[in-house]
Amino acid sequence: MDIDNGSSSQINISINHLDEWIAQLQECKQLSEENVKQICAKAKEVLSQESNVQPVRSPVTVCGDIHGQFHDLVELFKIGGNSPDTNYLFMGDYVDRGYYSVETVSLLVVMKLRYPDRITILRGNHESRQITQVYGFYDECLRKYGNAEVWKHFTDLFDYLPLTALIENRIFCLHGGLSPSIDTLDHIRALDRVQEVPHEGPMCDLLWSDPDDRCGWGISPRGAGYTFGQDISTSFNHTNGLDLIARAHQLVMEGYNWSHEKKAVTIFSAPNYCYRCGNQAAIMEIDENMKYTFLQFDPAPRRGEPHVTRRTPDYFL
Ligand SMILES: [Mn+2]
Repeated sequence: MDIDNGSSSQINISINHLDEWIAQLQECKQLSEENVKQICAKAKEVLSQESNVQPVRSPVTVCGDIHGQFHDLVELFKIGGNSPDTNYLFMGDYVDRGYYSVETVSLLVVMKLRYPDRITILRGNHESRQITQVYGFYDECLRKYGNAEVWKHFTDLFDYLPLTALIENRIFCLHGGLSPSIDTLDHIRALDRVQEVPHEGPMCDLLWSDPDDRCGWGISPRGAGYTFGQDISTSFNHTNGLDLIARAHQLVMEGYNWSHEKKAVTIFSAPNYCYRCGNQAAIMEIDENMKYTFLQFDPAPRRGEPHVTRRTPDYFL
């Protein structure tokens, strides 16, 4: 372990260590408490340099909720390709619900450190101290480490995750959706994001809102964020020169779901969510010409080869 806390106050973790830890995590073996502390400290340093609207280049593969379904994340990489051959953008909700939040979030954070320009990890509404104490991550950390330190390291890190990303200035990606207090991407860039997810306001809305068939803004049944109609998406995309809003946050049975006349798309990457919903998962591959393809997949098979169950025709944005 080469940690240099000298004059630069920069933390150095060798590539060899990162590769070792990736290999360990790929076998679903958790890191030590000390190693979690180190990766979280380093990841804070890396993520604090990123924007609230983090620019991303194509080609990139966009992924939705994972929710601690570690084996399905491994399946996702088999189907989408390994890092660094495939660039990835994850739109939050790594933890809670599934049984392997610790291994899932550890792997994604170590991959971010190993390939910082090839992996983008955004914040979901579950990357929060309050939510993780209710939906499983806190309890899992206690069970796997015997104390709450690892939970504290990760939830302190979550405050640094970018809120949104922007692919080639054309596809706006975020966990939840739009906010009545935000008209432009510059509004988002100006937010102070390094804090627990607030109960209301623009930062809360970005992580909690959902598209809706009704026009305008609506009260969200979730008790946080808003629902927003096609008129809102159309106007936001027009104002900001965007083609599409890509978001996660909602279970959709086919793994992806268009809304708002293709101004918005929901991507959900946890197959058979909570091990009982029977849904497919999907990821969205965007190539260097901004041509996109959805890859749908089922839960990780116990043995044998992974399979893509359906591959849609390609379209141009
Ligand atoms: Mn969510």
